[in-house]
Amino acid sequence: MSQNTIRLTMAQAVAKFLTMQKTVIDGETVPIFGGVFAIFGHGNVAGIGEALHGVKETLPTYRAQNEQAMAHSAIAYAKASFRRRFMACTTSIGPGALNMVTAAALAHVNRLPVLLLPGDVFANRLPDPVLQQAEDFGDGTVTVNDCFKPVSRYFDRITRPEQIIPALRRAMAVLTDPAECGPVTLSLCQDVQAEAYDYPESFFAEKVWHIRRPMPDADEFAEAAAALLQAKKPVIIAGGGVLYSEASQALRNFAERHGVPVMETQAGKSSLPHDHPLNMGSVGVTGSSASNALAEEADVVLAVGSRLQDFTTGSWALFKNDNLKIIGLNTQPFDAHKHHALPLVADARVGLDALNQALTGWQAEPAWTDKARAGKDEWLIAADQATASTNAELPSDAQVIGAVQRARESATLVCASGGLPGELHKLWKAGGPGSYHMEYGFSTMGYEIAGGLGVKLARPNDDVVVMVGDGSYMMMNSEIVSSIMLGAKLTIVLLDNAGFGCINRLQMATGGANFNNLLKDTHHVTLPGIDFAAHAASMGAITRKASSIAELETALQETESADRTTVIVIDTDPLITTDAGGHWWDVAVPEVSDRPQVNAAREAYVKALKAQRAG
Ligand SMILES: Cc1ncc(C[n+]2csc(CCOP(=O)(O)OP(=O)(O)O)c2C)c(N)n1
Ligand SMILES: [Mg+2]
Repeated sequence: MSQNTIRLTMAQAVAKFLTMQKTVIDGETVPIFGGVFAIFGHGNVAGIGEALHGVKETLPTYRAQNEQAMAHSAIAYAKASFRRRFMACTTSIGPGALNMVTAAALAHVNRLPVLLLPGDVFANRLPDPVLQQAEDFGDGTVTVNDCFKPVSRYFDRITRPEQIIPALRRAMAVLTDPAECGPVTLSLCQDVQAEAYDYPESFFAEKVWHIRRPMPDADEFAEAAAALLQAKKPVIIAGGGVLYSEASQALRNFAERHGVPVMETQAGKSSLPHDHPLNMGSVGVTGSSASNALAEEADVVLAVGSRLQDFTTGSWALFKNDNLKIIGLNTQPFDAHKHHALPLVADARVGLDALNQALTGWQAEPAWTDKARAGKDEWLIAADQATASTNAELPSDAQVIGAVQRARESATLVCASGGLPGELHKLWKAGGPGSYHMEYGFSTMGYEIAGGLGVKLARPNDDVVVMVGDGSYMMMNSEIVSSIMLGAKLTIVLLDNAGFGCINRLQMATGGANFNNLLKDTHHVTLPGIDFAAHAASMGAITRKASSIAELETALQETESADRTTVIVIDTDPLITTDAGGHWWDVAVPEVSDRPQVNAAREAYVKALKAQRAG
């Protein structure tokens, strides 16, 4: 068979192929890759770098400051696009490549698509060892990029130019698969990037992808429907899958028609607007009192698109009904089966619509729905108290959240780690789907600002507000520069409590001494007194230092129309968190200790473990 071919380097073939992958958004055919983040070095500048230059009009390349951060941005872009579009990231070999490993794990945990293209050593091995090559004494095939294997859904090392043909096709199949989707790593040997091959023209044909919506299996569906028909006290846990499936309306229809209260995970928050009467708010360790009271009693939990991680299930001590049944509505069987659930492997929207139809006439007990509404009213009073304005010299995180919420009501909120996620999960009043963007699968310090940049690139019309602690800011702030370079304006609210506040509180709660978390409790000669505003200003940001909640609100209002990224710093109290709501979380306390505080915490821990469901 004779095929028309085109002679390209492997790197040129990668670039050309990426430009031809499309999808349909709101009826319009658009490139499925929103762009490429790149930091060049040896191992990608001559090959992929030159190839990307050739396609820069159709596939934009963005220069980031840090490889981990740029992968965070790319992953946030996919999350904010509900996994409909995504980005690629290319690095040099060695440290550049490995800087992306943590981000790969983040995408893996959160089930988010990203195409990672780290450079790799010479396939021909003639110049070995090249700069940045780690040599394995016993295995010639190992390179540092093997570290990507456990945190990639699909990993391949390209050692011949034609291997890219099946590899890229497989990559696309994984990136667009709602069940398998996650990071794909194609490790591109440096010499092979530059090698030419006669690629079939058909490889570069335009391909329009759509995300499939798997239908439920008849038997699984019948079992799930039967369980719900028996249910008197059902609840729905809405996970990230609701958003990725764009199933908010289907969820709402189901909940309203059958009177089923909905509670949201960190990834699922904003599935329903905060003021929907059946939205009980957050669930689990950082749950509202309304959600957790219902979860304790629930006889059927319909978990939609949730990984059921420990923060959601209160380390499996939240659900207390002896006859509890869980239905796992999920595209991924791995998740659908968790904790003895009745699996319902299907797309969230399709599954909810089908259940809604099949359950015509079925309702939760009216007293149950009434209890939900009353619990929500009570919770809202507690939440409003926590977020009310204050004159306190050092406000709490909750009070700062209140100020941000009042000043920027329709913001898209981005956060990931520290004490803020718990407080935001409880207290942030989310609007439309995706207006709450929390990376809490991996809760990676340093995600926030880089993530905010990815969100802004995906949703340029959103008012993107990043909330970040001082510790997380110190770990990774470099993408402030990228946001300014790209004209992707962020409002960053930096809460400075002079240390790792949440870990200090966890330390105290487990009987630990105040040690090595707050800066004052660390080994030091001098305490730094970091001027965060000056630091951010040095990167080109507009900056403000707010010395009160009132000043913060004013600063937020004044900078809403600013032309570039703004950083507003406020000092906060490291000790206060919102008491209302919440649930036990399993953090193992030492069994043997000389310190009485640890012994007391251990005793309480052993008691708490009794509530944990096993298996
Ligand atoms: C990369 C990474 N390292 C360590 C942790 C563990 N950790 C979680 S929160 C936290 C402290 C965060 O400090 P800060 O950003 O100031 O927030 P605060 O706790 O003060 O609210 C640490 C060390 C993490 N989540 N991610
Ligand atoms: Mg802090």
